[in-house]
Amino acid sequence: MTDFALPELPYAAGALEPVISARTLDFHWGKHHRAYVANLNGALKGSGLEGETLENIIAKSAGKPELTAVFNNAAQAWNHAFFWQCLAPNGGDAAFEASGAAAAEITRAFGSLAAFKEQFAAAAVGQFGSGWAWLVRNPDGALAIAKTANADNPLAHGAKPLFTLDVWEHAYYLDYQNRRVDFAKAVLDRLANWAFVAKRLSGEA
Ligand code: MN3
Repeated sequence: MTDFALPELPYAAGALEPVISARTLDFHWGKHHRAYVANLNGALKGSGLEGETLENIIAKSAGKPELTAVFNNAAQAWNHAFFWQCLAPNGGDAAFEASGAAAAEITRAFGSLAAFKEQFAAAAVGQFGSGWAWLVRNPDGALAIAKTANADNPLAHGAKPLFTLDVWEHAYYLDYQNRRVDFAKAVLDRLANWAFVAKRLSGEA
């Protein structure tokens, strides 16, 4: 069986400055994400889930106490790989209209980009402790904002993740200290990868 590998970042470590520093990205991707992948490979041995896709491992380990370590590390490996794709050096407001279908769906679901950002930032700030804020498509087709604790992921609840923000302190503490709301707003304003959200909506990604 081939171990999971740490995916490369889709941009240089300094490409998201000044919103996310190269130092933060070096630690976040190079230490935290790397550790989740390594720990997943260790936890999978003897679990019965060796050789499965990451998505299947998340689905099959969710809610199983004996597979908690597998679930936590698989979900964190998936969440981080997804998070990197949700960011882009020239994203945010400047890229919203050009995303076409994503802009239309966000506007239809939330009223405006400003209203979406306000609700999403509120979810990011309202997640008590470590976790993630999400834009998801629910099984009924509706777009919704969600938050999950620790490693948890909408895939384990039947929803399709479209966009996420990591709100663990390791995601922002070096750059923003305790100011999670400033981190959330800066990412939404300047880094949100709306072209990627459009691909998630269309099924292309
Ligand atoms: Mn993280």
